[in-house]
Amino acid sequence: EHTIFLKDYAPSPYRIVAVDLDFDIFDKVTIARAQLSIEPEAETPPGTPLVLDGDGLSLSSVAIDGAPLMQSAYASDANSLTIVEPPQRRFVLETEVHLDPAANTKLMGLYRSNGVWCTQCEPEGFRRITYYLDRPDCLAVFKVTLTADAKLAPVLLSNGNLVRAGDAGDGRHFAVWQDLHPKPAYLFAMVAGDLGSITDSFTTASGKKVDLAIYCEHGKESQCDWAMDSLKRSMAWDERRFGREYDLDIFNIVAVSDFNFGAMENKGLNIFNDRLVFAQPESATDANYAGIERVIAHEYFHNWTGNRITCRDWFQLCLKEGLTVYRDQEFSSDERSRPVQRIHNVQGLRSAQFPEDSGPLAHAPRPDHYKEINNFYTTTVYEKGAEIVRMLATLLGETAFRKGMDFYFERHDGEATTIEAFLAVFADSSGMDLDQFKTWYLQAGTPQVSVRDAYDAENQTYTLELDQLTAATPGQLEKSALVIPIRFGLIGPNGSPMGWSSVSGAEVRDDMIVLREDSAVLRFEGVANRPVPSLFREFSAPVQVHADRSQDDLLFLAQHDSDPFNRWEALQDVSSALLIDAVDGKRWDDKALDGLRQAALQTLDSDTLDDAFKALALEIPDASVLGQKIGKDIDPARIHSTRKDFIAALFGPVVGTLETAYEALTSNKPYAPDAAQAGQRALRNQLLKLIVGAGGDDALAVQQYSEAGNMTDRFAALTIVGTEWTHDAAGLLADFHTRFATHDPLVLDKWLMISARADDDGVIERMQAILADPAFPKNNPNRLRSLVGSFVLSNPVQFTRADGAGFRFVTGFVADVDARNPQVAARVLTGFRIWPILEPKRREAAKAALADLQQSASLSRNTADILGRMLA
Ligand code: BAL
Ligand code: ZN
Repeated sequence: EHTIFLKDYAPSPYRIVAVDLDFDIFDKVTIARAQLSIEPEAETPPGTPLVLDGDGLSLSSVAIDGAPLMQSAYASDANSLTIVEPPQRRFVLETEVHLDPAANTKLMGLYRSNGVWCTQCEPEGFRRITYYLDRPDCLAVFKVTLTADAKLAPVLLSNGNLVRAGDAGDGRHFAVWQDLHPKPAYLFAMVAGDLGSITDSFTTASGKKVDLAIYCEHGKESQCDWAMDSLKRSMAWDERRFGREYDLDIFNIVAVSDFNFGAMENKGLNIFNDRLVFAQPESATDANYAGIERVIAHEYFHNWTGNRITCRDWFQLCLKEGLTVYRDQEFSSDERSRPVQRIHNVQGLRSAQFPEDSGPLAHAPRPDHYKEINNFYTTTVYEKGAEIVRMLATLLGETAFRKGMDFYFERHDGEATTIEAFLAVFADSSGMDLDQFKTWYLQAGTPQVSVRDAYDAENQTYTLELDQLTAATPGQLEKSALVIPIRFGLIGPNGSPMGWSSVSGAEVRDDMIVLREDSAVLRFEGVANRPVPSLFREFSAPVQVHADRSQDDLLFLAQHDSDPFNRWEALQDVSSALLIDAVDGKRWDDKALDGLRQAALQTLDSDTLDDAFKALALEIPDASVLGQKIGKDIDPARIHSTRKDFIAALFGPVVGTLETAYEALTSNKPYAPDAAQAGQRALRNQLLKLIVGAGGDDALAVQQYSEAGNMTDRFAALTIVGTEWTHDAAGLLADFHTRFATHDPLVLDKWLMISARADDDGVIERMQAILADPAFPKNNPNRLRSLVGSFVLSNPVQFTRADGAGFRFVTGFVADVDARNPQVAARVLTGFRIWPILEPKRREAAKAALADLQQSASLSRNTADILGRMLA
């Protein structure tokens, strides 16, 4: 197997200066002609062959400067085109290939979705369209001509600005698009089809009017308004917060049904998975609305962090992704509640990134080798990448961070660059040494930070002992100490902040400890009383903290900490500790439960906390987070049932109070997706979950399902009934399918998700029946992921069944889908990453299923890579 190493990076000996693409689109075939203006780099020795990438292409002609090439002057196969001895000056290489977009089930390159021609090129899809230097450091200006039947494809779009359009005879028409911003091929896009649209405009801070449009299938136009609103707010926010204006006259978004990613930031022509565009109250939940807002922002923000400044090579992927996730998180925080956003982000990190980082697929945010780059669009690259940028901002402070960002845009605009260059702008602009900080990008694994403290009343001295340790990860046995920013405070007995006269033992700046060594002992002098420490405020570093704190101290923090994140965290820690003990056979005592219950009710009662926060505070840590904390020999079924018992014991005695609160939150206001209303619904639905969990009776959920005036409330009720697989579940799911899901694929996804999440033993058989139905759209990534992806990630009890049926169901699915769409197959397979921490019987069953899959013939490189690492 071919492995690509960062250390082998070398610039291309040739550069492509300009690209002229011509697509002649017919129902059965698309003819792609490319004219590439190429020149050798100054230092390229004469006679150096030019090797262009291809993937599954069939070449019909090749010429240089208009003259067809002799057979001996080039060599071509499906995966490359070599010009043996190119001219040592600028020349135009002309190629023609014939494409069959309808047969392209991989959804990389040019393909058809619902009849619409569209593209996905990141990371290596462009080579499936034409022979090219398909690498992100090859930047060129593009001119694109599209010609197609005017009825079949009245809409013809590509990157940049429209320069010409008109009649092409024979009922055909054409459009010419020009993008003068040099870009790598992965940002190329084209769309041709019969689409509806909504339009709007945005005037930039410097007064330039930008035409905005969102294209979608006919009839869905009214579902695009929220996305448009989100786009305009994103454009305004990037001006305000980062001083970044949009740079073209047009910004287009197209929603397509079949899409591997969530969305794609092609220059001036973002292509979206339609699930991240369409929203109306009857079919989208508050979470869908928030997701659309976030991803619209994310792709828009890429225009600067990704497109204007791109990656030198794919090892640098987190340069654009980590930074852009950080930016979209900040946007959501500014648009909504900052603490609530932070908690959501950390929940996501813990339930997805932490397991990745401690399992067989662990890799550095900037890896140094890969076999298949598609497998590195991971939560580590994205979400841990964002945490690293956040730590940088924390260490530098807001002003210095912004100054560094300004400098980054100034220094690297128009370039394809690296993590080193990114860090250098901050080092240069702030004077801070970031050499050690860089380790965050190079090292895999979640650091474990242990905390011990002691108070010496006599000397009024408080000591805080901190240790960091990162466990070995695959291929990376030795770890070095990281720079860990710990935002903190000491809280006195009356709940107010405490000061100190001096501190030694580590760098302390205002409210931040900077841990740089493996361990540190901090001595705070002049501390009048025993403080309760609040550490890692706002989750200031992506680490796992081990602190043996008493329940009293945690409940004290839950009530008094000025940092909302840590108030939430304290309650989670109390629950986690009781739950983990209980899983271990040490059942909670009543006193402990009373204390937690009181704190929960106090939170619910608070006049100052907002509803969205309360909803989160009442959350009981989820089974996968608990499993991760336990860390070895876990039995997900036992964790699941312990958690259920815990919820019943905790909230059983106060169901009446929860019901009263639930009723009080009932509202007749017309649906709006804003944060306040969404928060109220989140709290009410959280209460419903606890009421049903505590009392076992699902009548209230069934009632809410029937009476709901929006999808958020209906789906919440269905989720409760469906995942607990109560006696009403089958009937409700059938009703949902008939009434809501049949005519709306995005609602069908919701039905599939719940169908996959039931914790009863019949779930696998029901899923098999769904997949076997000839009407099931078996090539659509959203449908496949909604069913099997949800099963793998959200149904730990059935996925990890001791008899291995869950594992075999998934490996069987992977083998089947792999032949059509390797990216979907490989992604689903990553759900196995928890297998090494399962108890022995389940572990063996998982391993056997994986080993069987490895025996199957002809797995894709994507799936073979994941499998190889999983079993290494
Ligand atoms: N660049 C791939 C999709 C995204 O991260 O925006
Ligand atoms: Zn991105």
